[in-house]
Amino acid sequence: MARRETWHIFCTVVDNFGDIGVTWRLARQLIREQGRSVTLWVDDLESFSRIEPAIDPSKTYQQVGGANIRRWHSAFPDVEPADVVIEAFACHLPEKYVMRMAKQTPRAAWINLEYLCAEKWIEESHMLPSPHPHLPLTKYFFFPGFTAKTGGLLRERDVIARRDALWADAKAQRDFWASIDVPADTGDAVRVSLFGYKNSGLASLLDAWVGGPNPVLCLLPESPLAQDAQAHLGSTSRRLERGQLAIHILPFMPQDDYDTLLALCDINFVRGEDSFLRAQWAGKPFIWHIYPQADEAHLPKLEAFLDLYTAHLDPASTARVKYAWHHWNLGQDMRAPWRDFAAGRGVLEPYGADWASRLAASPSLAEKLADFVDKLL
Ligand code: TRH
Repeated sequence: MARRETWHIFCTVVDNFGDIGVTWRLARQLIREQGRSVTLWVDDLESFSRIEPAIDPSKTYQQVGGANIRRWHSAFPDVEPADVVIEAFACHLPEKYVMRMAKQTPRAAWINLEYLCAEKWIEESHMLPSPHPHLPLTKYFFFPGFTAKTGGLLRERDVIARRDALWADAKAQRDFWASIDVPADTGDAVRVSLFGYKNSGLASLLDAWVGGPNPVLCLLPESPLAQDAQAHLGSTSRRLERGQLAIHILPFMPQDDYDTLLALCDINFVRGEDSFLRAQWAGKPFIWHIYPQADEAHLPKLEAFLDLYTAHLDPASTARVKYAWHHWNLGQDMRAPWRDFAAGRGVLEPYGADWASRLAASPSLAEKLADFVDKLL
């Protein structure tokens, strides 16, 4: 029987949806799969409600999906610290809270949950202690990652089984497409989901689709990228058809529905951290737009992942993947890379499913965190 110690997860929404996307998944997995009691402190309930419609942004406190959700605002209440305190992505805990942690016995297990990264150095830093400069407290770094010496990946226990069940269930697929008002059957059109940051390669990608040899159905979540697509195609309509391309601009959807979309598309463009990982569980060929950082710090991270991801792939397919990913991340002309990538689907599809199964054979982030904390407490 799992212990019911209390967990507080702190999340500041820096920009976009990745911070809340990751912490919300983690909270749910800790509750459902590890039997933990979790409170999620979030400073931006508006963003949260976009990925989880059950959230009421006007409430200071609410319970959703078994989690206590509390608005984290500057006047932080005088609450008792939890047994386990997770500071997501180095967000700073309220001073008042840290002072109380220092007086608490036994001391809380204090974790700084880092961003997902495929670089080798994280293996050395994973679980390293960082003593507080003045207070009798120690914080531990926890690095999610792809290898055994890291903190593992955010994954529901049954993620592969649920995806396979969806692939085998024609009615569930039809119901999903109907729920987002997209035709279930569009002949031999390649279904592509396109979630990404603004990208100077977009126009060439759209041109490749418009003038390509095969029909493409592009499912494009509402975003600045969608506005750029409309501008390039000269229309503000949410349904666009040009040559071989049909675009449906989708309203931002609940996180679980977005996961379904990824599983049911043929090729997924994703970004950041959470959709990047979900594309891997979806098991389909994908193109990742990594979150751009100052001084190009993101580029070695992109290479590190590419090396891992293509380690078991044949050289021609590896070249295809790198060609498309590099051009997309550098905002370069996507016409030839797209043609090449799409032509490789026959290999990339089964490879994507194998990759997902290989990753799913390792313990998840929630499992590894729970184990680590159990040893600390
Ligand atoms: O939104 P992002 O760009 O988030 C980024 C990254 O996490 C980045 O590493 C971080 O530094 C930065 O935020 C602050 O991309 P990401 O990580 O894919 O998060 C998007 C979330 O939105 C993900 O949980 C999936 C979810 N989503 C929906 O719920 N519905 C949708 O319709 C779409 C398109 C996405």
